[in-house]
Amino acid sequence: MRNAKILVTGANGQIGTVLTRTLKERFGDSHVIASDIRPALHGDWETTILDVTDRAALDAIVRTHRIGYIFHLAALLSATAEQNPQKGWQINMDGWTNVLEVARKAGVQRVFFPSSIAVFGLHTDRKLAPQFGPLTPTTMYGVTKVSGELLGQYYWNKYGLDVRSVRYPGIIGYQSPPGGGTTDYAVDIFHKAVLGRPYTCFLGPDTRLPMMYMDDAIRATIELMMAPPEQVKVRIGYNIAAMSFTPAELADAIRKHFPDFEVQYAPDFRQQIAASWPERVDDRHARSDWGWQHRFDLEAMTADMIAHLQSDAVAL
Ligand code: AKB
Repeated sequence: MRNAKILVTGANGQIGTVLTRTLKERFGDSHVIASDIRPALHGDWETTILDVTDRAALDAIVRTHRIGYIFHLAALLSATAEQNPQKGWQINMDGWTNVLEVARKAGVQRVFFPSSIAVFGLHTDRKLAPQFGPLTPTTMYGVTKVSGELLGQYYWNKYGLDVRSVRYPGIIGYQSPPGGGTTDYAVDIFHKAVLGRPYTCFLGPDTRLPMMYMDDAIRATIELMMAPPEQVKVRIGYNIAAMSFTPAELADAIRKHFPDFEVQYAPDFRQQIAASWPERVDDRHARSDWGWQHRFDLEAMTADMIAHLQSDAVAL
């Protein structure tokens, strides 16, 4: 990725913020173009304002900067897309179609698509979702992620465009707030715990979902994009796993640091979304193809989150 510039779309979102910072540190500030529909809240870079549904604007940025690599993170997440499914389809699918077409025509070298555990549905083995198996999501977000994976694979087969993808679990990080996801509770809960306040969780206590610490998610993304092409044998989204827990288990892990922490449960519409997703995913293909390995489990993630949120609070 040193030989051509990198474009990140959705650079000011939850994952985009941390990915952009990491790429800029690694490859140089001017080497990475941070684009988003709105200016940065948590990043310290100049944002190139871009609506990914505007193909001409995307094309102009890619050609002006001679972009070689695109990390396409701009998307609506599961809860937001479910509240406005037509908009979810438009942003997630029109945006992705534009990225693929612009990349193909402009000769972009590699493109990253952020898929999700939301590709799975009620016909999947919820105890351990396989890499290859039925993809029958019930949410609009999941529909766009399955369609996006297949479209990326099509561009690879038909045009040789080097599209790579992972299926992110819920991502937990202290660096940026999540927005509009079903797994957001696992970030929100830490902010309340550190402030010494109780938390009301919008999922039930026993809702088990796959999760990952932000540091691992960023490393997976960059490692996949840097892997030699022959190691990338799966051209739909790779399952990647790190840990799996319920809200009650996360609350217990936090109570090891804050014994008086209180959590109440008031499941809302997001409970039904979570119930359609698997509890764990089988990521053996990512591990054997390009060497994926997670570093953070529940205890390590909890300790690191709390340490960072506490030191940020002191710094404020
Ligand atoms: C969401 O909850 O929508 C996302 C995801 C699992 O893709 N965090």
